[in-house]
Parts: sequence; structure tokens; C-alpha cells
Amino acid sequence: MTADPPAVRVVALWVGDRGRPEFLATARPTVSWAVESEGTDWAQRSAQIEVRLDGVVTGFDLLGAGSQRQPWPARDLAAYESAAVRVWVRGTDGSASALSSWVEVRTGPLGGDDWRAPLITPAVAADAWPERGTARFRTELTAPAGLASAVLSVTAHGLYEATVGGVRVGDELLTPGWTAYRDRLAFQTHDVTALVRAAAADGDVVLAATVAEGWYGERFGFDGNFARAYPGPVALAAQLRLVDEAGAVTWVTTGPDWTTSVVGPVTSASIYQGESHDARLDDDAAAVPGVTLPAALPARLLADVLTDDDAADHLTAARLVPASSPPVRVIETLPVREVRTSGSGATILDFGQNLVGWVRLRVDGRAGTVITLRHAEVLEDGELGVRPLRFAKATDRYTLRGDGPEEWHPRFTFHGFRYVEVSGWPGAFDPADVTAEVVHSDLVRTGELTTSNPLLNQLHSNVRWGMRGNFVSLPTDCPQRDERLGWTGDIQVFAPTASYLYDTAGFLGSWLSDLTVEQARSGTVPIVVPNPLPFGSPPGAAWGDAATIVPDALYAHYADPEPLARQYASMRAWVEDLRAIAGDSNLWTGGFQFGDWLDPSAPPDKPNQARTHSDIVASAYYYRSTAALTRAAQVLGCEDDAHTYAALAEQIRLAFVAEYVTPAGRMMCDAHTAYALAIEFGLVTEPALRARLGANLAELVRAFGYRIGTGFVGTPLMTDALTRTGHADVAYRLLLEQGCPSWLYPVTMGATTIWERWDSMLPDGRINPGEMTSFNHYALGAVADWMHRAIGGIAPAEPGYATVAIAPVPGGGLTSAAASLDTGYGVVTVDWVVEGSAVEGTGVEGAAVQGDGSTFTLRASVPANTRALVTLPGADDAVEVGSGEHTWTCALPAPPAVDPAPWTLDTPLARFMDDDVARSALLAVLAEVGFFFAAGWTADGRWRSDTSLRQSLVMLSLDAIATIERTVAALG
Ligand code: RAM
Repeated sequence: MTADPPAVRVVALWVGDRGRPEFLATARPTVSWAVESEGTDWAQRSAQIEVRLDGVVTGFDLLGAGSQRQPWPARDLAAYESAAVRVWVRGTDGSASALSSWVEVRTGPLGGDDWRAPLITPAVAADAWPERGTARFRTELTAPAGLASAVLSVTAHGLYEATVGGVRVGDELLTPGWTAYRDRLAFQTHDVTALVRAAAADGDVVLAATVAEGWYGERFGFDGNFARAYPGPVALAAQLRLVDEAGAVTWVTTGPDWTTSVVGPVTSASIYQGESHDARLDDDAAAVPGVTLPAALPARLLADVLTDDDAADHLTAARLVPASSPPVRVIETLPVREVRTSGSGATILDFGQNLVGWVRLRVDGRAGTVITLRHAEVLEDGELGVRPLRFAKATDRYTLRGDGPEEWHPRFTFHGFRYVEVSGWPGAFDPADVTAEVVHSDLVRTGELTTSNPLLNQLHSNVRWGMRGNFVSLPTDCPQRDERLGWTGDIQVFAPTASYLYDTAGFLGSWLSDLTVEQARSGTVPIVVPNPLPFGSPPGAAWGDAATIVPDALYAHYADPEPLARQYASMRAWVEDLRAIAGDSNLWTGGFQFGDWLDPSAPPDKPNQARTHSDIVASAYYYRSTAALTRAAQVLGCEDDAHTYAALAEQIRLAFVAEYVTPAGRMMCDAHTAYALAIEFGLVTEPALRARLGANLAELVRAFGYRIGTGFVGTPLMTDALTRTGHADVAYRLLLEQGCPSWLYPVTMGATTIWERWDSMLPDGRINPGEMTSFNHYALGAVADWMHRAIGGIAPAEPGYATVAIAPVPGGGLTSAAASLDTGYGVVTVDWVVEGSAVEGTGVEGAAVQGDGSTFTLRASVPANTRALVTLPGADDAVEVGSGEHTWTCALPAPPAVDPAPWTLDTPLARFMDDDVARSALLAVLAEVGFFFAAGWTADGRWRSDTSLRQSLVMLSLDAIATIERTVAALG
């Protein structure tokens, strides 16, 4: 008798990217599903996708294991269409699921061809526009009898908020988002049937919108040289498609028949400066038929206002694209943690978390009372630290209506803040009347990590908050000062981390489309995307490489060939740019480079003066991009290109090694980033040479006293380069260092996000004097990618996690860790624990003691239809397992023996560095005898293993040396 096959069910089914807007952005969305099965080793043998279109259900058979991002099996969807999809699966074990439930999908307009509404703007002279004012738009319509459906699509030059019958349409914020407006302007589509019906019950329906300048009208630049990037006044385009029960379609579209006004309660609004709302000007013109806007003006077609050139650029239908990135929403609210009174008497609210969004308030007071809210990330001398905001005022003002409790939050700005200074509050202030609303793109959360070390958990939380604050419509460098730009280098280093924490496919896919069009416009990949800067940008290594590396990272996580195909020409164009620069030398040298930006040894005002020469960074990235392009060519079956670029990559590699790597394994520029690039990018492949580079890097890290020695480029690579060359203990020690500069230094200073600089806040509590000092910058948080793979133990063994590599690397005194990742197939979980060791703590020492008699237990859950390659600590080979729950136990490899030699003046300095007690004792006695190099040892490091303490004690009296000798001898 054969046993019944295990029960299997389709537990999730989605069409298009996870977290996408409700209306599809494509005629051919992908289809994905996740399966749960009771047994182990479940693999899909086939699936059937059923699509209901035009009332007809068609089944499409799919042989094989594919369950993620399967191509749309039916005919292309048309605009304004609905379909439904369901699926059932069969296992290789003969099991079969029931049919899943139907998932309904809809399209609105799919592009410019489906767009019929012109952009309109108030008929007002340019000099009559209020500074950073807003425009209002309004029309009335009669809903058809027997309304079956009403679908509204809207976009704007500026940020819009639309209402039907006075009720806000949807919950999406900061629409239409920031894209490369000259070539891509997104529109949003919503089903407004219920809103139109509700409003129609009282007669005619008012369709209205307010438009603020937003990113479209913002002034961009540096150092006070600001300019608008996009021409013309704010403008709105909206089209409402009404269908009655008989199927008759009527349209309401923006046009000269709408009324407009520049008078309204939002008296000024700007991304950088903040928003002012005078509630005494609130009216019901957007809600009630027959009520006209104050100081109403006719609408004009924007086409009649723009100059011919601008119009040619800005009014093309091809520019209009359906929004595909997850919408921006309020994701979370936080209460006031503490109310403080500053030295100057100001009331400052502390939300306990550096966040991005705004404050919502509830207030009761006299009409005309003005409440002012100023935002800042940090305090300095107990007052708001606003200098880092540069020219951004980040100030909101609310003027009370005075007719009872009023609630308000801004809608056309956002701030990066932990602290808010409140002034003008009427009566006694109750902190319960104010909440912070956390606003960002609503990506699907996928990855988690916790460890037994609270400081590391805080670091990880800071990384996630850094991402949340900088994923507001586009990936930015920072969310608070007069910048907030889509810096390509920042997302290039952070994309792998981001793609573990959240599903970034829709968000970064959309941004890459912006990159492509900006690249075509600029002739190379600009330093920021979208590019609003009034000056050209030459190609920059590690920045422009976002063109190749971000698609590469997306493919590693999601294995979707479609975005890779979409980006292929852009990837290739970037590599060709570099090939033209490098020429026959195959090296990219000279020119302006950001290089290893913000190396901690660079002076505050010269952030690109890194210890690693920017030529090394440039050629390493030239290789990295060419390798990524080669992989993409292979995936896409472009065989000629795959050969050409593989050969080019090899030439670059050889040129790099010949120019920058000595035969004995030292880098020209004996600096961390140089080694990390050579190892991690695979520039040096010969095993003995790699091992030498790894050993030299480890020695350099120790010589620096485990303080960080890298900027944006080297930082994401360090822990990997060390681990890969057999120095995981050094990687952990680096990660766990708390002195400045280090990853944990900001944590010890109370940071709740990742900082732009290692020392954005100096040890004495003062803000770094550099003019560029953000407290919310994700780039240096890219180390979390290593944490996910090495501590959490989860990595893709093949693109998209159909096979997951589970290979945790215990160390750093950690006694446990737990990680999980929703790969789409389901949730991979890994948790491990080290038992039998009483030792807690950090560092090489902790790791050394921990191994004695301890066992390592690893539990993992592998989703159905996937497999795992599991490598236990110390094992050479991986074990392959199928889906289900698994547990392994092993003894941890023996720890390195503790050096029994007595401590003397001839002890190598490195040994002092690796022993917390010895190091503290030594530094204390050096300070006591007044050794003038002592401070340098702490800050820059001199802790070399080929230099003894005696050799280092130059220019000291014999008495002082004798004192030091006694202290050292007392160590045992
Ligand atoms: C600054 C920011 C940004 C970086 C550029 C080069 O504006 O720090 O993160 O990418 O410089």
C-alpha cells in the first residue's frame, strides 16, 4: 500500500511585483505563487495557471518547477481591463493542490497612448504666483445613471492630492512621486466608483485637486546656488472614466473648462522648506457642488504657457507611464517619547527614533493661533541641531481655524527628524496630541535578523530605519537637508542589503528606468537619478556603476530576466563608456572621482581624499561592471556579447593586477579598500596570492586597532573580504569595535539610523564641523548584507533563492542568531545557538574561549519547491536538503590556543591589541608616563604584529620604560 501523497496548498498568489500599486503597470504581468506542503522535499512538477479574461477561463500548463515571476500566459491585457488568475500545482511526488482562490487584477491606462487629459494650470501671470504656493483645480460632473465603474487616473507637475466629493482618493502620498520627469512622468489610477456613487447621492459630483510644487518645482543645487530643474508652473492632468451598467463610457478630463485658484489653505509648501497651512482658509469648494473656489481663475492648457522647447520636451505622450513602484504611505506612527525644555526655553519633542515623515497634531485653540514645528535629527547643546540641514528650513506652520478640536498633518513635504521644536501651542501641551507619522514607499518586508548581541541588533535596526527614511519614492542619500537626491553610488552599495530587507523589485526596477533615460539624456550615467542638477556630471566610478550593479543585485535576489533585459542596453552603454575612457590600457585612470568617499582619514571638507587611490577604485569597478554585464549577457543568451565582455573583463583584471598588486601580495596603496576590492571583486584569483592579500588585510585591520579605515566603497566589502580569506575572527572584531570610527561607535552614541560620516556626531557630542553631515544615510550600513549572509547564514545559492545557501559563520562571541527571508517561495528561516560555553562578550578573545566544548545547533526551515545547500561551521562541503524543517548539531572547531608566552616589552603590539585587558593596561600606563604617541595609537593604530612594544617606545626616558615594563610584566 502506498502512503497518501502529502497535502499541498497554494498559500499565496500574486500578479506583478509584490507591493505594486493596485492597477497594473504592464500588459504582461508576471505570475508568482508560494506553496506549502506537509511533508519534506516537496518540488513542483507542473502547474496550471488559469486566467479569466472576457468571461472565459483558459488554463495554461506549465511544466517544471517555475513558480516565481512566470511570464504572463494569456494575451496582452488592454487598457481598462480586468482579469483574474488562479493556479494549482502538482508535485514530483504525485501530490496535487486544490485550485487557489482567484486573484483579480485590473489595468487603467497603460501609457501615453491611453492618455487623453491635457495638463492644465491656473491662468495667472508668472509674477502673481505666490512663493511656493499651491494651485487648486475643480470641476463638477453628473454621474451617469446606473454607474457601474469609475476609474480616475491623475498626474501632475508637482505633488497632487485629489478628492472626489471632498473625500481624498486613495491613501497614496507624495504622488506622482519623483521620476525623471522630462522622460518619465508617472500617473496613479484608482477605482473611485464608491466615492462617485456616494457623492452623486447628493447631486453633482465635485472632482478636485490641490497641487504643490514638490520635487517638480524644488530648487536644487549646492552651496546656495539653487535652481529649478523643470520648467513651467504646477499643473494637473486627470482623466475619469465612467462606465454605466449598459457599458456606455463617458470621460471627464482636465481642460480649459475647469476652474482653478492659487488661494487656499495650503499657503506654501516645499520639500525642503516645509508646509504652511492656514485652516481659516479651509472651505468646502472641493466637496460641495455649486461652491466656487476663492479668487477663482480659468484653467489654461500648460501647452499654451510653456515655451516651444519646453513644451516639446514636457508634453510628449510617451513620457506618461503608469506608476509601478510601491506607493508611499504612512507605514507606522510613533508617540512622543519625551518632552524636553531646552536651555533657551524651547519645547522639544523627542520621538526616540530618527525617522522620515511628519507630525500629526490635534489641537484646540483660538482662530489665528500659529503653531510652528521645526524638525531636526539631533540636538546640540540641548537645542535643535539644524546646521546639517543647510538651506532646508524643515519648518511646518499650522494656523488654527478655532472651531473646536482640529487635526492636521502636512501633505506636500516630508522631514527627516527625531526632534521637533513646537512653538505657539495654545494652552497646556499634552504630548498625546502629537504623533509622528513614518512615511515611505510601502515595500513588502521580507528579511529579518536578530542576534544575541544587543548592539548588533541596534546596528541592524539602524540599517533598516536608514533604508526606510531613504526609500521615499526614490532611493536617496539622505532625507533631511537641502539635497535628498538619488545618488547612484549610495544605492549601488546598498542594493543587496535593501533587497534582503524588503522586496525592492518594483521600487528599484522603476528607478532603473529613470536611470536609463537620464543616461541617454546626459550621455553617461549621471551622479544622481533623477538628475535635476544644473551642471553636467562626468562618469564616476562606483556611482555610475549603479547601471550594472543594481540590475545584477536584483537578478541575484529575484532571478527575473525581464528587468535585466530592460536594463541591458544601459548596462552595455555604461561599460562602453568606460571602455572608451580606458582604451588599450584597460585601466580607468584620472578624471574626477568621488573614490572611497568619506574614508575616515579624509579631512571633513575633503571627503574624496581617501587613502586608496581613486584610480584603483575606478579600474576595480570597471572590472566589476564588465563582469556584471557578462553575466547579464549569459542570462539573456547574448552569446557574442558574453564572449566579448568576458574577454574584456579578463584583460582588465590582468591589467589591474599588473599595475596595482605586487607579486608578493601587497597592494599599491597599502589601504583597506584596495585589498578589499582586489579580493572581493575577484580581481585576484590565484589562491596563494589571494591568501597573502587576505593576511595583509587582516594585519592592516589589526594595525588600525580595529577602527574602520574605509569609506563608501570599501566599507561594504571589508567583512566579506576578510571572511573569504579565512579571517572571519578579524571581520567580527572589526564589526564589533566600538571606538570611533567603527560601525558600533554611532550605536554607543545613541544613533537610531546609520550616519553619513563615521563621526557625524563627534565623541564630545558636537556635530561634525563638515558642512555635509547627515544622520540618516544608508551607504555605510551596507555591512548588513554580510550580516545577513554570515551571521544569519542566508544567501542565494543560485539567483532567486530556488536553492538557498545556508552557511552561518559563528563568531564574535555571539551565542545565537535568527534570520528569516521571505523569498517568494515561502519563508526561509535559520536559527543557530552555541551551547556549552559560559562566555558572552565580544571580540577575538571571546571567540577564543567560546569554542571549548561548545556545540553548535542549527535549525532551518526550507520552503516547499526550494532546496538548500547547508554548510556547517568548519565543514568543507555542503549538504543538500529539500524543503521542510531540519536540525544539525556539530562541535565548534577548536579555538586558537591562548598564547602562553609571558607579557614583556618584546611582545608584539598586535597581541596587546587583541587582548582587551592588556590593551587597556598598556594605554593607561602610556598615558601615565606621558608618552606623546599614545593618543596616535588609539586614533590611527600602530598595532603591528611585526613590531614589538620595545621597538615602539622611542624617545622615552629609561625610567618611563621601566614603569611600562613593570605594568606589562604584571599581566602575567
Ligand atoms: C554627498 C552625499 C552622497 C554622496 C555624494 C558623493 O552629497 O554624501 O551620499 O553620494 O556626496
